[in-house]
Amino acid sequence: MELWFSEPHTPDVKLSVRVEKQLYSGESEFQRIDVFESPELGRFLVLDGFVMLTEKDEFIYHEMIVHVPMAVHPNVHSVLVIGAGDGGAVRELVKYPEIERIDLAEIDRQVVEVCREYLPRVSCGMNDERLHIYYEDGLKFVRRKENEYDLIIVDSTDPFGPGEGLFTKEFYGSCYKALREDGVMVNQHESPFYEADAMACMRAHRRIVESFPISRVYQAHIPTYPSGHWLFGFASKRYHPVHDLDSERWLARGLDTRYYTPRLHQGAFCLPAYVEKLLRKVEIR
Ligand code: AG3
Repeated sequence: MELWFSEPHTPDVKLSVRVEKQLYSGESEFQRIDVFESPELGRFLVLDGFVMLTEKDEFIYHEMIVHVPMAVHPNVHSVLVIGAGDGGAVRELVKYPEIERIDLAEIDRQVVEVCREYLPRVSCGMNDERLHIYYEDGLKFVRRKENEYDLIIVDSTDPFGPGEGLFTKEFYGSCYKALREDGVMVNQHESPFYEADAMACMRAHRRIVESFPISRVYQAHIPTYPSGHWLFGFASKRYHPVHDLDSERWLARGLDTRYYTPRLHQGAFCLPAYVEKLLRKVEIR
């Protein structure tokens, strides 16, 4: 008997993955959590039916959400990560010795526990002593903070269900306030390709542009996400994501990455014409 997992990417397109076995299935207070083992993609985590990561391609997402801001901001000491209970972003952050403190606000304790048990290659940084985990809604957590972080990473789910609040104007305003005067916020920005995702992308972009003086979008190829073409947002109070990139400083660290390079960093901000057009529509105020 063959077992297949499918995620609909639109009402008329889906991604199907052959599964060897289901390692975990549970219902938390917030969402349904599943972990599967597959021959092609390794283990993968699914929340409410949506693929959050696979062992095969998670390096792309996590390297791009962490190393892009880290190669721009010259002195990151204090970081807030919102969502990301799987630990992938934390694994990349702990490679930087100058980071003194990482606060992680994850609404769902069960996601952290399941990933610790079934996805050790992703969650392996979660025991770092600089990490402080807060099991609460990121929106509420960041509301209380002021002038505290150099970098905020918003590693949310899609803009519905438990992640919805992390795409609001109020949330981006709170992030602005929680950042120091040269702080940077990076977020997962959805895909520009299918219409419903493109709408979500534009909505988020408009709100970020309204909240930060510098707001740029960059891209990566993530094969298991809808359309495989994914965007990230770089919002900042002072640093420009390309002009303030310090390639030499980053390369001198000797970090071992499989996707990110400072050369790719520059190219990632060069977007296809149709994406530029989508974004421009909401940039004009
Ligand atoms: N967060 C973004 C996942 C979005 C995927 N969407 C989808 N499959 N429809 C990923 C969390 C990884 N730390």
